[in-house]
Amino acid sequence: MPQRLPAQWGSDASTHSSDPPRRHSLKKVTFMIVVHHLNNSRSQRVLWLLEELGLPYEVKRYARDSETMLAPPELRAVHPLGKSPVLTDGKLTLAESGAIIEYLVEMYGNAESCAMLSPEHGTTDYLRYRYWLHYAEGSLMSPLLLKLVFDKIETSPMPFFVKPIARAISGKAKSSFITPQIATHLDYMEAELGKNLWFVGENFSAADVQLSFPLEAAAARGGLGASRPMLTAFLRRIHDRPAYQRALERGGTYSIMK
Ligand SMILES: N[C@@H](CCC(=O)N[C@@H](CS)C(=O)NCC(=O)O)C(=O)O
Repeated sequence: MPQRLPAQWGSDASTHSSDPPRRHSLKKVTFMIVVHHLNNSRSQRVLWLLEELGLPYEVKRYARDSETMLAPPELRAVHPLGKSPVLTDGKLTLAESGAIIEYLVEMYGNAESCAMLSPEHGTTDYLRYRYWLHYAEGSLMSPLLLKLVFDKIETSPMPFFVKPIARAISGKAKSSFITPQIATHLDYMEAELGKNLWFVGENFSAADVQLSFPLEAAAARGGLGASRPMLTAFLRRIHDRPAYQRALERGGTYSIMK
């Protein structure tokens, strides 16, 4: 049986006292969800999920440093790592997009007027759902992040005599490890999407939301390639969703899509 959230997480006792564990009626929610949103970042998918769930929320915007692309120091006041997304819901402060997505779906996902965005607990579909939620950040993002770092090394200013060495090291890292790793992941996902319309099955789920960012990053950092029509169609399908469009309006420019 799912567990009730611990009180120290900031749940208002009067709000949660007689509810069934973990799933809460939207009617009883009295506090406002705030998304600490960094431009062109993973927090875009949290906005999208909130739109899919039809929940009210506020967006507190933070701008990346135009040179370093890092988040501004103000974000550390919300969470010590200073990364986005961070979500606050009453006294609860939650980081990590996967944890935020799980929290929102578990807390509000079956409330009246909200969509159900995860399979039933205890089913094989639920295991599959949880697998994809973890896979996005735990496996898929790593080689994509490495590509971003090594691409940056190649284009960063440096003394002319260092440049050929830096380029050679970067080129070797990319050709021997990063590029094949990315291809392996994308081929795997392409094959999985060949089995069902969405990653978990025939129903859209929050796992599709979580997988959107790495796939958008992959498309932006080298393309999905002509041999991956399923992934290309997946991106087209999610970008066409009205909730996705509304989230773009709330979040502002999101250039990782390009
Ligand atoms: N695994 C974390 C990663 C968080 C993360 O690295 N966020 C990036 C935005 S996509 C960030 O805040 N970057 C700015 C910085 O590191 O200063 C998650 O999924 O939430």
